[in-house]
Amino acid sequence: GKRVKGVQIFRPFVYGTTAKPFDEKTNPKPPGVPDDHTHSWTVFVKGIDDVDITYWLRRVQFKLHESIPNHVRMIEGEKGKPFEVHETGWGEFEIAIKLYYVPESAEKPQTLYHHLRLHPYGRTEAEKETMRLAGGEIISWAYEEQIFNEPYEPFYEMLTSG
Ligand code: SLL
Repeated sequence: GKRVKGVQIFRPFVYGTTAKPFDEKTNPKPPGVPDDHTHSWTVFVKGIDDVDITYWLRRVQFKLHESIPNHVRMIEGEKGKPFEVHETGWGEFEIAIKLYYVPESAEKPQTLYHHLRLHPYGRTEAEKETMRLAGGEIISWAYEEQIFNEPYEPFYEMLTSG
């Protein structure tokens, strides 16, 4: 196949974690969750404003801490849905997020690293507040741009049609 010379395509996306402490009123602990678990949390990769990204991203592997049962999770893309894993736990750790692109791209998988945040951090209360959503959720989100450099022609069509 031929590449489209001199062309770079940028596709924005967001990845990160959202965590919430268990609380009888606002986030009750579901039955079966171990006593020492303090938070529910989600790690995700998705489009900005939930726009679909499965036309370029095929699947995502999340490698969680080894203390978590089944700690390597492969999530297949479903049109319009985020790639995400929901879990509960007590500790923070680094998550390896491996992106697998659609085969037409001929791109090798790429790994991102993200720290699961359960507790807000910062030098001041105001800094910590910036990590808290109104519902008491602790967010740690990163905005990224995927660059496709001189994509193959059929993939270029997929990126730019629609
Ligand atoms: C720490 N280095 O010591 C980190 C490790 C591990 C967190 C944190 C267990 C969840 C489960 C869990 O939350 N592990 O048992 O399913 O803080």
